[in-house]
Formats: sequence, C-alpha cells, structure tokens
Amino acid sequence: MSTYYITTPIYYINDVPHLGSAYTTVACDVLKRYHALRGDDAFFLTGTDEHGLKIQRAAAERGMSPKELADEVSRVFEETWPKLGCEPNDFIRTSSARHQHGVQELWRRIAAKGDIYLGHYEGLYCVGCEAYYTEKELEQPGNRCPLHKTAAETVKEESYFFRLANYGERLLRFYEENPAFVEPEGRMNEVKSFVAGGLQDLSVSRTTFDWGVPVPGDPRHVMYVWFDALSNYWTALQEPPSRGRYWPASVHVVGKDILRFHAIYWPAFLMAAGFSDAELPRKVLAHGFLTYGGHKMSKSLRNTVSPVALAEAVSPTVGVDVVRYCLMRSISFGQDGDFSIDDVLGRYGTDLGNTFGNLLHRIHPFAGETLAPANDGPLETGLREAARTAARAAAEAFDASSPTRALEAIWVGLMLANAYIDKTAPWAARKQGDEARVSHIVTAMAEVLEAYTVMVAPVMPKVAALMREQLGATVLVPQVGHDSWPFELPTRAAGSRLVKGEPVFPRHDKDVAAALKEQFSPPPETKTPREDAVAAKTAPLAPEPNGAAVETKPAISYDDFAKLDLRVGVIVSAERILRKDRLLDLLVEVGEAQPRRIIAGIALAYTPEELRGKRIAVLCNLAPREFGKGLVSHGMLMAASHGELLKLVAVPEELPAGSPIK
Ligand code: ME8
Repeated sequence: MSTYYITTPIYYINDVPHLGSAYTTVACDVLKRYHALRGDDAFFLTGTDEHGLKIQRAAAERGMSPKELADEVSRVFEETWPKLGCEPNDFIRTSSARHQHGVQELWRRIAAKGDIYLGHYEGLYCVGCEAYYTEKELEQPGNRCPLHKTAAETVKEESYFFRLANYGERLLRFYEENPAFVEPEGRMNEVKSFVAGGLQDLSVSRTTFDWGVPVPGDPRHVMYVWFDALSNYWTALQEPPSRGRYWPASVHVVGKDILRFHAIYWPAFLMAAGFSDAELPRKVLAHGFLTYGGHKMSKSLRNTVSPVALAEAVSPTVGVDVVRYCLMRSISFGQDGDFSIDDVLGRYGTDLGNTFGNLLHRIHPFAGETLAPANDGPLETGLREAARTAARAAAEAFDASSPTRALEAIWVGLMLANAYIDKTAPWAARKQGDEARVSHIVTAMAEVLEAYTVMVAPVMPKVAALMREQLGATVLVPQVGHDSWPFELPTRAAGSRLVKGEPVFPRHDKDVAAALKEQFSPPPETKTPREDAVAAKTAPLAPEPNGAAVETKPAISYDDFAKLDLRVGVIVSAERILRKDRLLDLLVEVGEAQPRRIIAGIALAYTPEELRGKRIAVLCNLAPREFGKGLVSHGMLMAASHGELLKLVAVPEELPAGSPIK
C-alpha cells in the first residue's frame, strides 16, 4: 500500500465552475478513484483561491465585502463538484485560518533563510484608481486608464522580493534528476529552457490593497496571491488526520496556462523553506484547454457551458457519468480539445449505448435464471483473454495518468465482447433447446462484464454501480491495502442470478437530441474551426484587396532552398514591447542550448498569452535584424496572410523543438 495525493489548481472565485474547470477536477477525481481501487491510501484536494485585488474589486462592485463574496462563490464550487460525481477529501479556502497560519509559517521559514528581502516594485499606476495596472489592462497607445482615460504614471511600490534567481541551478539539477517531474515531456523542455534562460527575483507582496494574507511582522504588506495560493497544497495537510500522511504531492494537475507557477516558483519556494528534493512534489501534469467553438472555454470569452446543466440534459440518471466519460475520452490528455454536443450525443449512442450498455441488454432476457458455469471453449477463452488484456492495458494507462488511453483499451475489450455475443448467439441456442449452452454463455458474459464495471468505475462510478446491481454483483467498495483491479476475472457461483433493470443508456428520441443540439451548440460568434473551413470552401475566397492575382516569383534551385535553416520552434515566453504596438518580444526554443530571442510583428494578430507554448515554424538563419535599441531578432516566424488576416504556420504537437522543416 502506498499513499497517493492528487490536487487541482484552486480556482479563482471571480468565476463559477464551468466545463473547463470541471475537466481538471474530473481528471483528478478519476485518477484518485483509480488509485483507491488499487488499494492506495488516496487523497484528493481542491479548493478556492480567494485573495487579491481582482476579488477585492469584484466584491466592491457588488457592494459586498471580499469575505462575503468569497463565502458565496466558494460554496458554489464546493457544492458543484459532488454534482459531477467528484469526491474531494478536502476543500481548502485561502481565506481560512488554517491556510493563513500555514502560509505565514512557510513565509517565516523562507525569510529566516534570508531569501526574502525588501525592495521596490515598478509598475504603472493610475492615481484616480490608486491601483497598479499592466500595460495590457491599459488602453493603447499612451497607457491610458480605461476608467479615467488619463495616462497612468510609472511609480514604485515597496515590495518584498523572493530570491528566485538563486534557485535556477538547483531547479535545473532537480529537473535533470527527475525527468518526469513535468509531463508531457515537451512541457518539461519548455520549463527547463525558461529556467536556463535566467530567473529574476520575484515580487511577493503588495501594499496597495489589503485583501490578502498579512506578511508576518509587516502587516502593511499582503502576500502576492500566487505565493499564497500555491502554498495551499501544503497548508491543507497541516492538521490531523492528513498531517504527516500524504506529503509530498504525487501529482499536481494543472492547465498549461499555469505550468510555470507550479514547475518553477512552487518547488523554488519549497526549496527555500528547507524542503529536501525528496520532499518536493513528484509531478506536475499539465493538460491542454477545453475549447468551445475553437476558443478556450472561459468566462471572459462568454463561451462557458455549465457541466451540471449539460449532465442533466443528457440523462437524468447517468448524465454526470456521460459528461465525465466524454471529457476523459474525447480530449487526449495533454492536448487541447474541442467540446461539441455532437461528440457527446455520438458517444452516448455508440460507445456507451451500442458498445457497452448493449452487452448487458443482450443478456437481459436471461435475467432471473440460474447461472451455471461450465468448461470454457475457445470463444470463452478469447472473451476472457480480451478482458484481462484490457485490464492490464487500462491499469498501465491510468498509472501513466492517461485516462484517455485507459478508456481506449477498455473499449477494445468491449468491442470484442460484442463480437463474442454475435458469434455465440444465446437466443439461437435457446431456440435449439440447448439450455446448458445458454447458461454457459450468459455466465461467461456476466463475469467479464463485472470486470469491465470495475475498469470503468473511476470514470463512471454511477454507471458501474447500476450495472453491477443488474449483474447481481456486490457493491464495489475500495479498501486501503486491497487491490480490486480485475487482473483476475471474477467468477460467478453456480445458482446466482442477473437482476432485470432499465437500460442504462436509453436512446434519445429525435426531438430530445435536436433540443440538446440547439441548447449546447456554440454561440454564433465562436464557430468551430470545421464550420469555418466548410464556410471557406463553400463561399468563394474574397479577392485580394487590390484585386491582383497571387504573386509568382522566379524559380530557385534546390540548393538555394536548402540554404534555409527552417526548424520547429516552441514559444517559451512572449511579452509586449513598450511603445511598439505591433511587435512582440519572444523567446523561442529551437533545439539549441538556449532559446532564441525573436522580435515578431504579430502583436495585432496574437496576444502574448495565446502564443506561450505554441509550436511554430522558424527560419533560424536569417541574419540578425534590429528593431530598435537593444531589440535584435535572431530568426523569423513563418506566417501566412490574407488581406487583414495574419496566421502563424501551425506545426503538429508531436514534433519536438528543433525538428528540421524540409
Ligand atoms: O489559475 N480548459 O485559477 P483559475 C481546461 N487560481 N482547463 C481549464 C479551462 C479550460 N477551458 N478553464 C479553466 C487559477 N481550466 C489560479 C490557480 S493554483 C495554486 C492557483 C482549469 O480559476 C485549468 O486547470 O483561472 C486551469 O489551470 C485552472 O482551471 C485555472 O483556474
């Protein structure tokens, strides 16, 4: 028996749970349930991130105190997860006393080592608002405050700094010794390149607002919200019965947007607080984004879907499990994936109804009859071998934190089980009066189906329970120290029976399916890329603005082409450049010791946020070019344009940085 400690990010309370945040929470719940079934002492933590200026302002706008807003929204999170079949063992709130004590304790330990010092933070400040702004939040050109329309001033604020720069070497050594610390692998490389590029000390306190954890010994300051938030993974474990039992975390599951905080800042804070390498979190698992109509699902884009409403609409009994299944099956863990109601309806009818539910349905006519095990023939041997193979492959995939691959393996087994029923046709055996054969087929099928209910239980606990009831099997209760995974298949005692029940995945009638499509299709302004492509195919391409035909250029020799050093690159960081509205300052990993600095004229087409982590094509041997004092670009990104439209040339995710483009 071992312990398994898994966490979600703690969610900001300026939003309510949506299908995107549900994706992370469900993934954690699935992995926790799997480990519990394997006999591990599994612990799953989630919670809410409640401090900071954002929340203080949101509360003021609603005429509430920050604490009142936090109490209200945090409760929504806490109540939503169980509605999605998630069973966290603890729910931590950063405004709670236990968290504040813990985070102050971490701060004290770091300060005692001399790794926190007082300095000044430089930023843009609007006097009218008495608040700092980033350039992004201000109206350009001129850094004008969106509220007061006056130019923000550059001012300095007293701030405590964490000596992050001192931890670069130890972090790089830690990554070398723990190559699986960040997964997927490509993301580990991004993190390493970022650290290798040099770290700067980090501002870790603010004085211009007070909704935060007071800095020990200097209550004029509140802690920087990320220092406060990351510490939750440790502060939640400081009281019995979890104290001393689960630390360090087995896996922090995070969206790729917050990988840097978890893979760089968090271990550095812990190192500074005196944790040894063996006491650091074991893994940060970064997943991709759930998109809707081709855009990241988020409150700011107003394209969120309520997971609870979706589940209820799909099926009042097992809708939650259907949503969990679709999230885990359709979006390959680590990649972005688009949510579509067509996909949900398709999988409900095909994977769940036809392939899984139907297996039970096909032996239902024999419910209530006495089961009689017999000696297996070759067809039964094949049926059982397929189930054992599925159990092994699914366990391997869950162990590698890949629910998608686990489900794929299980469904291979289920399809073979359908083929078994087709071939053995118990209804035909009954017509021929061969009752012994009927019993044998139904028994073998009931036994493997019981094994499959265990395999799907981490993802679909309710479906597993309903099916087990109809199979006349015991209730599945994970026990610490007992491995319940069906590497060995269950056997039915002679004389046991199946119990008749309602189909678990009844077909949607046409009207219901149409209503679901209507209700859950993306808002019109966020068409799916496929719809855009279809529209582009059917509508004639708009002529070039000047009506000219495509420009042709004189032919070049292959030798000339071969002079181009074109490579796959991954954008490690992207920043705006002061007073250069069209340019972005990028660090791009192209397979060399250090990432390259590239200045690109794409600021009107892309935000820095959407570029970070993007895989692109880079011309590496273009002579360095200066865009202003100190702004030297060492390469060029490949992009295509059509009229006003400018798009970077996309590169498949599988290709590592540095791969030559020929
Ligand atoms: O970042 N697709 O909180 P947050 C996939 N408080 N996952 C998504 C998603 C989407 N469209 N939208 C959100 C914060 N998520 C900080 C975290 S941790 C110490 C502090 C998930 O409310 C994803 O896991 O913005 C992402 O990392 C998380 O929600 C961000 O939640």
